Amino acid sequence: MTITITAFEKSPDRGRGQARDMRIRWALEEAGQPYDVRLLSFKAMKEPTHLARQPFGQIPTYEQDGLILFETGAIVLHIADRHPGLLPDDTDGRARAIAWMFAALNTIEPPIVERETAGYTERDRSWYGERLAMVEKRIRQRLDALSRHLGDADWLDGGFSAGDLLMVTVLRRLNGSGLLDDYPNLSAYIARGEARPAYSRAFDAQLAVFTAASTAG
Ligand code: GTB
Repeated sequence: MTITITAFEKSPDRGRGQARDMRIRWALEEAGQPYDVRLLSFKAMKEPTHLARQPFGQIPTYEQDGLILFETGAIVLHIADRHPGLLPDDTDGRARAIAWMFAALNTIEPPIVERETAGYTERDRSWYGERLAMVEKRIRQRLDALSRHLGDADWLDGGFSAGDLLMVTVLRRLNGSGLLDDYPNLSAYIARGEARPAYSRAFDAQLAVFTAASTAG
């Protein structure tokens, strides 16, 4: 049966591909799997029908043949497990690629999200500047280490993998922050990910949703 994912009816990022359904769309495009999208309003995301799929009332989710999954990392791993192209065939290489998936979500993304959240919720506080500097220092520490590891390689561990897919989408959250300016190899790494045809198809699909919602009013 066709895969169905959920996404924002009207993404607050205005189609910049920052919402997490982009990760699932990209993984499905890399795997060559067609999919349907169920678009949800913020209200619908908190209603029982969606809470039964995603206990926290968030997007994205994934459904196929009675299996319902939430959490982007788990969904990307599920797709990568079932289709070639996102994880190496050898056991050790596969384990290392999965380690990079966790590193993207557990080590690199948290301070990036903290910076965004502080921007939304604490910008008017007297101590905001100090807090921002502290969080940005933590982000730079992570970027220093990641940049050192990547060096002049194309991908994090051999060929492109689900680890790179998640890492690129996480790093893209820093677009416009200036924080990537000191890391030309990370900027080139993001550009390499974005140059993949599967990425373009995924990006265009999520942008089309936003454009349609905007023209509909
Ligand atoms: N850990 C979960 C996962 O990985 O699946 C986190 C899912 C999540 O944060 N979903 C967000 C959501 O549903 C959308 S992606 N939020 C609504 C809610 O919690 O009520 C996060 C996101 C949203 C918007 C932007 N943006 O506008 O730039 C970027 C990222």
